[in-house]
Amino acid sequence: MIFNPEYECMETTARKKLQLAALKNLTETLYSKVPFYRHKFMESKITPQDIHNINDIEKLPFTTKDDLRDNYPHGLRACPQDRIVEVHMSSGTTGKPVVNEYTIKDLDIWRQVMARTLSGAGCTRDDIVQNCYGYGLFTGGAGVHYGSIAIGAEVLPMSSGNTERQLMIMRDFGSTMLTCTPSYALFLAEEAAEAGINLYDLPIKKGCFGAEPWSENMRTEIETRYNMKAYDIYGLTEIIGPGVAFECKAQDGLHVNEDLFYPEIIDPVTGKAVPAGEKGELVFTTLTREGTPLLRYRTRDITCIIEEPCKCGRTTRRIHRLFGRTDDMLIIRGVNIFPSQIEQALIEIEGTEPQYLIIINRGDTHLDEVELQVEVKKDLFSDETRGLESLRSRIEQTMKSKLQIGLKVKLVEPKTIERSIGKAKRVIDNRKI
Ligand code: DLL
Repeated sequence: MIFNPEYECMETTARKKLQLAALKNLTETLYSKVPFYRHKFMESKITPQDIHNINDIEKLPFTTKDDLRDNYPHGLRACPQDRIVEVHMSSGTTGKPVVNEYTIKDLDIWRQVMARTLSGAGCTRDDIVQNCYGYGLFTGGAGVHYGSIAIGAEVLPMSSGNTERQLMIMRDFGSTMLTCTPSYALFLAEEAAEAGINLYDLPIKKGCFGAEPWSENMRTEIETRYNMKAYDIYGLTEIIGPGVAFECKAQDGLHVNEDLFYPEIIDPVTGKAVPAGEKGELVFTTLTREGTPLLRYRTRDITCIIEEPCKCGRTTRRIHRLFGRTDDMLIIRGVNIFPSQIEQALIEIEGTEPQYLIIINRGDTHLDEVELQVEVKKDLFSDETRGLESLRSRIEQTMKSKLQIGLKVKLVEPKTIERSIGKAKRVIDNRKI
């Protein structure tokens, strides 16, 4: 099911023409309406008139996450406040949140790309979509919600959590499609087995999963446990939320909605385009956004572009399932966390050494479990266990409030954590993803 054949199956030269016109328009808007961009253009000695073909995009300046944070909350808005109708923010917990402000037209775009995304997985108006992505500032809940309605499907706005109720509704309402993070899908399956529910007896036969790294093995696991087809969907708050790229029935790369979000792959060190088909950092330009349009936004996600045509008939280029990120950001249960945040929090706690190790496992429940090993000061270790126990719970509480996720703290004796002479290895990620 192709939601919008006119755009999704457009002939490549026609699409390039469209992209060029939109890019020209965008640069003019950014130049005249957003001082931050005007300044950047002037620094690079470039004006909107220098754009003659789509490859000229490479002359334009990048936008980074830091630029977004420095301009928090409204510095990158390209239209008057009274045209903004909705706001979302990133789940990240480092510093200021990343803000995306949407006009009515932006919501139309979002609805459109999410309808394409869900249709890619076979969603039609006959479907009942159990949407377990979080509702609120996170984009997952709202994105799937809008897309389902645009298709005419029935959406169950469950949000995340409350597993028992999720399973009850799944059974009683006969949900046919599941949308959530892949780890939550597996957790739900596990709980269903526990509760004696046979998922093969239920009509749930497809799902769109994303927002965190996952693997082909995990896909097989989900598909087997539910007897369903599991599709990878990709997106990020800065660009629109989910709806940037999605898998079709071929499950062979994610189609980029490139009439709206222009992709590039660059070498993260030099900033130059990599040769076609090679891996690098994914960069997006929001060609037609109005609220907070972005020029050449560096996602820090690593992938490559697949140029070969897809057998589904769509002509949009695809990206490979993500290979990783250029930074060390960890995504734990959907929350973005940097090891440096943990370090920062530890430094403030009396009695600990600045030596720690983060061990991440995907436990029996398929949810990420984090153990934080922390070295304690020598004198404390020889103290009675009560002191140690109170320190341990103090660290756990601090981490919970700073990171918004719970982790298990294990206090270890001084000098037990392996030291290294180059970069310290702070993270052991056993999730095999
Ligand atoms: O996670 C948007 C989203 C919601 C995507 C629901 C898919 C489904 P953020 O919280 O801003 O937005 O996180 C964006 O998550 O840069 C990737 O590193 C990672 N990510 C998103 N989708 C995938 C995926 C949403 N399919 C960051 N595979 C991105 C791997 C993903 N990583």
